[in-house]
Amino acid sequence: MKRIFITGALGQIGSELTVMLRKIYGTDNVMATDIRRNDSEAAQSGPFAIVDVTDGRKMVETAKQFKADTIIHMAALLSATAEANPVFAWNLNMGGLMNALETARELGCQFFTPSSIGAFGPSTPKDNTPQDTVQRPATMYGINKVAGELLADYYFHRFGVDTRGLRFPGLISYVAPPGGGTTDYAVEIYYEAIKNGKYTSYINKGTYMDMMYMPDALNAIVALMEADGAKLKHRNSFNVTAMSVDPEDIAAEIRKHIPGFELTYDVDPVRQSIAESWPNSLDASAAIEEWGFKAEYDLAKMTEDMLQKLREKLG
Ligand code: VAH
Repeated sequence: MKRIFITGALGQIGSELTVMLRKIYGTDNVMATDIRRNDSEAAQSGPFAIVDVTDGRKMVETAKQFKADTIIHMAALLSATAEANPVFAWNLNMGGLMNALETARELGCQFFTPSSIGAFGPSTPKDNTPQDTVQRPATMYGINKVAGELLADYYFHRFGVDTRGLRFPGLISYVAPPGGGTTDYAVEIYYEAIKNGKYTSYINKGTYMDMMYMPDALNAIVALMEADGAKLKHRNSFNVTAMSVDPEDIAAEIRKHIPGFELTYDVDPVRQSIAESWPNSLDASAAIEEWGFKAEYDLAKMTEDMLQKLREKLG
């Protein structure tokens, strides 16, 4: 990666990824794009352009002018928002992905886009979910992610585009708030613990999902993109995870720092049913074997860092 063009650069992952990539590859070598600009470091600290990913010609022209050699496509609607707007989600998630893949093909770029544990469904083995297994997701987001994995594989086999991707678990960060995800409770709980000492979860106790701290997710993207492509047996769908937790696990860890923290429940049936259709835990052995994936943060280490950083952020 030398000249990196990022879509959705002001989203939950993109906003931190942009800043990190500028530190690694040089500010002027990383162009952030999104559908609107804001006052975030990602938008203000280096090259930025307004790009609507449904406008394929604008994407190609902007990336060409920037002399991009890498396309990192992050722009997409997450699971809960997609479920509320399925037709819009299909058009944005699949139309945007096709435009990004076409841009990579036309300009000869390396390509990354994330998949998700959302790419699995109710008939997928739930515990230690294999790298290669049944994928019959029951959500529009999941359908988009499975189709996206297959489309990115197609662009590799049919056009020789160096496409790569990761099936991310829920990502937890103190920088950019998540938007419209099912796993967002795992971010909100930390904010509420600091602000109010209590949290009402929309996901029920006993609902296990894979999670990962954002620094591990960002490092995994760079490690995969810098890996020797000849050693990759999989390309666009590596299972990666750091922990499998339910709301009670997170609350118990928070109480080690905030003893009186209270967790209650007001379950949202839509996001609960999405969560129940996803795995409890992933098998990440393919990522470990093929490109040396390793997560540094477990629940204890993540909780300590999240609470400390949020105390600083929230004053
Ligand atoms: C969501 N945070 O909840 C995203 C992610 C694994 C979950 O895809 O939709």
